[in-house]
Amino acid sequence: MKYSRLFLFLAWILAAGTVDARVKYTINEAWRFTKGSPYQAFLPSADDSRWETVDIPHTWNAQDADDDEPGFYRGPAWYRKRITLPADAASKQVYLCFEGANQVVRLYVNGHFAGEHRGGYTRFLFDITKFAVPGGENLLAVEVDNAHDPNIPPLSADFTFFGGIYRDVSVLLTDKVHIAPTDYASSGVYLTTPEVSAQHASVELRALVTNCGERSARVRVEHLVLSPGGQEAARVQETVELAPGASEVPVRCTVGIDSPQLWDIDSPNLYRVFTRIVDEDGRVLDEVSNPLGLRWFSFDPDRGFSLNGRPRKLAGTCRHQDYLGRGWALTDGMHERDILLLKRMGGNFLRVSHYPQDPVVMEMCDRLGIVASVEIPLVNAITETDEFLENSVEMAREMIRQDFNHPSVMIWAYMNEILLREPYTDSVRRAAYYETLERVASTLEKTVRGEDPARYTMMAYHNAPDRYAAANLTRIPMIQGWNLYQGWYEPDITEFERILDRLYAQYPDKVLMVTEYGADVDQRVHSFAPEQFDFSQEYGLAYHRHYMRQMRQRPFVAGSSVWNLNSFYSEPRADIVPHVNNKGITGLDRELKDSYLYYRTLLDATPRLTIGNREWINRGGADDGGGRCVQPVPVFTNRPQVTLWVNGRKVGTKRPDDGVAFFDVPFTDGENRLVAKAGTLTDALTVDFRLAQASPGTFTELNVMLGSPRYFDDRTAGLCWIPEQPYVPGSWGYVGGEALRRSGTGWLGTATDILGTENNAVFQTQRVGIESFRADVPDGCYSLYLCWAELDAVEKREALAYNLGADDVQRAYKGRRFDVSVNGTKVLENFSIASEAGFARALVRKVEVIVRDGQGIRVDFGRIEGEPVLNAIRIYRNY
Ligand code: GCB
Ligand code: CA
Repeated sequence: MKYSRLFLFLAWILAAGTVDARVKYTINEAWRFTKGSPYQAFLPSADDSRWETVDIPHTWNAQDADDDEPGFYRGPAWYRKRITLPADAASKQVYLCFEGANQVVRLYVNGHFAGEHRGGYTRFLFDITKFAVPGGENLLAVEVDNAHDPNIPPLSADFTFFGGIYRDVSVLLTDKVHIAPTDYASSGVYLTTPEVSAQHASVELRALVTNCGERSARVRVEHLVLSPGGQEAARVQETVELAPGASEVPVRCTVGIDSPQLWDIDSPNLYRVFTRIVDEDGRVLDEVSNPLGLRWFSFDPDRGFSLNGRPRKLAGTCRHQDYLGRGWALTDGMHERDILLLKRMGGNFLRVSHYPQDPVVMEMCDRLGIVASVEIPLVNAITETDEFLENSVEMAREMIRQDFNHPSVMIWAYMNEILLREPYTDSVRRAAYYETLERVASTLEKTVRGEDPARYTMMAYHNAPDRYAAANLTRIPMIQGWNLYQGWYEPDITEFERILDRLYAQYPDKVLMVTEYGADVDQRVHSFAPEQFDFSQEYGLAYHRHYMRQMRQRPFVAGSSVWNLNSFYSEPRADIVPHVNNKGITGLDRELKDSYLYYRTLLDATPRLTIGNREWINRGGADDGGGRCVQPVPVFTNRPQVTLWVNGRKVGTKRPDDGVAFFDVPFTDGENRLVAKAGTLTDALTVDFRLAQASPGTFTELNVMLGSPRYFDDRTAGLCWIPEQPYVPGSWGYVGGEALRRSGTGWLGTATDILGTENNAVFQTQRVGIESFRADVPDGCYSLYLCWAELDAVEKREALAYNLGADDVQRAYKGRRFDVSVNGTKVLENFSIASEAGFARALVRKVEVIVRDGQGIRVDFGRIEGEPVLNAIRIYRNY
């Protein structure tokens, strides 16, 4: 038996001698590109010589969605490229394949319209055979439009809709008789596993076959299943008669596999199915390959998820397809790296949100053992038209057929926080809207279950359970996903566990997942008095620890996905890094934040020891009077105990609490070498510490943010900004005033973007009503940098949910005027920040001061109108 299988397998390989299968290659380089609608750009004769030259993946919004001007270009643009097709294309079928372009694409080949595709996140292709010139040059002209279209989801969302051909473009050449690539750009082969157990698996294979030739063809459709180790596991074939022009003819086969090697999180065993079309002479006309994972899984409302009969708590992240400076134009390798980051963190779940992503993302989930949920981008609201619904249904079909064979995919989802933006306040109109919404949701639910009865369906709701119940949306999907932000957008973090318990009680028959939770973190911001909305690493860490602790105590929480694996672009956001949603546990550049280090310690079984605050190597703080500054440093480890040393002196030994131990480290001025040891593991970190000295001694600099308990790592200059403190003689600090707090929420400072700086944190807080700032520095020559931004607007912005909509222009408050004197000399008279710089623009006045006779530095603020303010001060000793 074994022998004959091997023989058959060899026969398969040998047959490759006469393989004339498909050829597919990318054509990404050197496209001509322009925005707008040049006259007759679809014609080969059109002049594109003055257009830009770009490479795909490409977006035209990488810069304008990240600048100080509100908005970004949303409209038509054109790409053109001349390609030469091989001479034997004459006997082939020629397709042009797109992995994704945002959002409407119209393709012209040699001046002929070849097709249109709507929707920015799924794959599509066009049959260009009848326009193509084999052996010659062909002009491809692609119009891409990312204008708002009320009939194409998403309508609005908390992410930037980057326009362009941002994923690969390829040419596909096949024989006239081939496996159909045209069924929603799927592979043309659908694998299902109606029965899987440890003993046996049965696999149904359905291939769609097309004959574009002029003669009928009698062919064999053969499937060879290779085991994870590369041996033949099964083989089956079926003969089919294809009339000329027959398209997508289904051919069904079944195979059985005994003692299957199961696909699991820790052992993602992948079989491969090679599907061939062989003609009567034994010539291989076409071949495609698909992944096959043999596994069974279920979700239970009380006990959560189980895979291959074993309960597994799902924990992972959501992911957006962004990278620093590139928008969505990522290379394959950049997508792959993200999924590796998730795996290395010990994540076993990926919510591919809010839209289907690059094919390599799904391949990585298959290969690494990550359970995935994929969704279509119906976000915030719908349009009540048939066309909107039809486009949504089409997207659902594309998503499912394209990602159908990935064993990692176990959930299909189709709506995210769809009631976040209710368009109507009038109750009658709203009731009608709810009705349409329910119809859209049930149609999508039915579509998904019809397409794929073997997987679960899910919808993600925001923290308004009553609204979703009123709209009848809570009963529709099989899994309820809740996006919860208590302790971030909402004040009380402990409300999180109460909501979980209420939802469990209210929906005992529904599976519950926490599909989002997160806190914005600017990796440059630290605080030892962390608080909600301060963007500090420390608050982010505390938030994630709280959520994880609560979810782990509740078996009914089937799984969770952090919002988000990576920070991502959201153009209208202001916040601490403008145009960016900073909830990534890694940055836009994939720098690991402390929260990521925490998850990695908690979730991944690999023995680990990592000193936290890793990137904060330009660190600083106030002298405690004894030439030291004691600050907590988190050390992450899954070992039972850990010891830390600084500069060779032992700081202490601790037992970590869910993966983290905090050490009070006495930092001294200059280099501090931290060494941690846990069992055989060691980690070390060198920190350059700037001690802000109280005693004059060797004073060189002092960088203080007013109205702020935060520290800020200014990476543009390698400076460390430290929190304010009240003045006491012999030291430095403010006199009088109050820290600015936001009306309503009481949050620190403002989240308005500060123009003219990359260091928002320095300018977003201030001391209102400050009388003086004093520093008892030694005699010498100093530069004083007084830093301001006017944070008060004449017309206050409406506080919007989720902090979006910073698009209304504000006028600065001009009724604030004050005098500034330094050591008794008036340096700024009747000073108005707003008159100088307008609203929320960084303004720095550098003043030279000579300090003599031990007088130190004293800056006085003389009130004229409104309250004097100061946002930050830097005192630097020149000599
Ligand atoms: C949500 C949304 C997501 C946002 C996130 C946030 O609930 O689903 O798209 O980005 O909140 O950060 O506000
Ligand atoms: Ca802009």
